[in-house]
Parts: sequence; C-alpha cells; structure tokens
Amino acid sequence: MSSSAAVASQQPPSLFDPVRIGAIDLANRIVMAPLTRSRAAEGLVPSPLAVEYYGQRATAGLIITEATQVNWLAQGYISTPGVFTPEQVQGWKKVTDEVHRRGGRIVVQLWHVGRISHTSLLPPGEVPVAPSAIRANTKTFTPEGFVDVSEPRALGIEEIPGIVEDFRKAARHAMDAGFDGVEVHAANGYLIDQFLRDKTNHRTDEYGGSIENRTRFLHEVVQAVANEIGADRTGVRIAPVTPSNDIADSNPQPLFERAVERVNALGIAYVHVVEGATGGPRDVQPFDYDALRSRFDGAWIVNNGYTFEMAQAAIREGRADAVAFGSLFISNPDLVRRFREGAPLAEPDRSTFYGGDAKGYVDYPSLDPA
Ligand code: 8OZ
Repeated sequence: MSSSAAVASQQPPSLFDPVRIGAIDLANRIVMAPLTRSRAAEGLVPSPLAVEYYGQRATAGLIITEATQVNWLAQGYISTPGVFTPEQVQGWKKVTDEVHRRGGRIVVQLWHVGRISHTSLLPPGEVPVAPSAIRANTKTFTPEGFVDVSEPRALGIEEIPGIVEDFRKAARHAMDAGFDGVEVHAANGYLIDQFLRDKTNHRTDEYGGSIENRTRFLHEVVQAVANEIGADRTGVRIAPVTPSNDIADSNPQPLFERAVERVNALGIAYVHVVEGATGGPRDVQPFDYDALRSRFDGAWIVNNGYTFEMAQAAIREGRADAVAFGSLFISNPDLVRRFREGAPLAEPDRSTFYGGDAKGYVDYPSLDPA
C-alpha cells in the first residue's frame, strides 16, 4: 500500500506518510506497539493516568493498547486491564476520547493468557486454562510477587465456543468504548499461540494435531471479532518464532503461512508480525517473513528492535506498510517528532516498566513546543 502523497510525487513511501489500514486512516506509519504496564485500577479499569499516558502518545499514527482481558480467566499478570465490564468500558472511553481529541487513532489489543497465569489472579477455585494440561516453565507477577505459573487444565471442547464468544463480546465493548478497532493477540505464548504451536497443543480433537486443526481456534476468534466489528477494523498480532513464555513449534514456517492465509480469507485490516524473539534478538532462528506477507492482502505491520533507519528502509523498500515501536514509545511520548527532527531519544527505565504509578509512566517529557 503506498500513500497518496507518495503516489502523487512518485517518491518512495516514508514513515511520515499517511496510510489507510482497513477503515482506519493513520497520519503516519509509526505505530505504538502494545506494552503491558500493569497499572490498572480496582476492577481492572484503566486509571486516569492511562488517559494521560495514551494521550501523550497520540501523535503515533496508531496506538495499540496494552494487552487487555476478554474475561476474568484471561488474566495472567497483576493489574492488567479488561474490556468486559461496564466500568472498564467507561474507563477506556476516557482514553479513546483523549487520543481522538489529540488527533490520534487507537485500537485495543484483546488477549486471553491461557496457561500463563496463577491461581491467585483468578476467581476462587479457578485454575488457568490451556489447550493441553502442560505447565509452562515461566513466572508471572502476582499479588504475592514473581512466582511460577500454575498448572493449567485442558479446555473441554465444549468450552471453546464460550471463549470465542468472549472475544466477540469484548470486541463489541471495544467499539462501545470508542476504539477504532481491535487487535487479536495471537503472539508470545498466550492462549491463541498455545493452540497454534505443537509444544503446547497436544489435543487429539479438531483443535489439535494438523496445522488445519491448530489454526482453527485463531480462525474462529478472528472470524467472530471481524463479524462483530467489521474485518476492516480487525488486526492480528503473531510472533512466529518467539520463545516467549516457553512456547515453540517444530515447524513454524508452514504453520504461520497457513495462519496468515486463514485470516487473509477473512479480509482483515492488518497483520502485525513480531520478527524474532519478542523484545529480544531478531535472529533467534531462520524464518521467511516475506513468504508470510505474500499470503496477505491487507496492511503489514512489522515490529521488534527497529531503529528509525531500519524502519524507514522497510517502508521505502515496500517490506512493510507501518512499523511498531515498543520501548522507545515508553520513554519518548513524542517519538514521531523526534524521528522527524533527528532529535535525541530518551532511554527507558526498565525498573518502572511494570506496576507502580506516574513515575516511568507519564513523566517522560516531550521536546519543548518550540
Ligand atoms: C511483558 C510482560 C507481561 C506481558 C506480551 C502482553 O508479551 C505481553 C507481556 C509482556 O505480549
């Protein structure tokens, strides 16, 4: 997809050119990646600080929110927000109003963590759910601190439609909250990725085994969301080779090619692909991302460790329609302006990434107006 500006001038496209992604018009191709910050208030409602935080970053072409639960069992870390109660929807409405008032666009990332959770985060008597009862070798933040995740139970096949339905309802709530769209989180070892990959999916029913079966849950969730809010407001995030959260697949190339084909058939607005290990090295294992992209007709958003120069090259050479930046957006609310002016970039403070208050959240300054 090339912008009208680029077409008119016959110049190669730039990160600073507008682009249309499905039904969403972006002022530029610089996207704020989803970032877990664990600062939601009582009831997993986005706090007033979240209004300020996202508002400060509204010059991004598109903001993708932090991962947001579709139901009570979808939570895996302390103080991550939801979008399934009226209070949560009202909280998000304040966020979307502020971002829109400042000229930005914002979609909510919907997730279910599956096995990456702990009983202390779930309603009494509940344990984490997963495609198969295989405990992840990883830890999570809970009210009791940083602890091993709990042993999950395998979902009964009769429970799966209810989870798909919770994604559908959350997508409707997202529209009520004023979002421009929804990104389905199918990356980083959470529930949808647990169904996709064969290290975590040992099912013998129609949701396990073959690639066709392992991509079925992704397909059903994305179809439900797209039917509810429009395919042109629906995106998906994948991370084909990330080892995050003890996830792996014996043959990710054909698996993710088929996953992309299936969401392409639904006509969704974009695919957002994390290249390499999420938040880590880009070259963890060989993978042909061009082969994925050749199976998709909508917008292609890339992510993971991109510098300004790498991102500009990806756009110029047509390898992506937009580029998502994560940690740089934490410490540079005006990242778009800094890129444009070649201004120095502030380094993020990792100690304030998760939890806490305004410090490390809304106190990174923008450049002076002049
Ligand atoms: C960091 C900490 C907790 C969650 C992801 C939503 O990896 C996350 C996440 C990242 O997608």
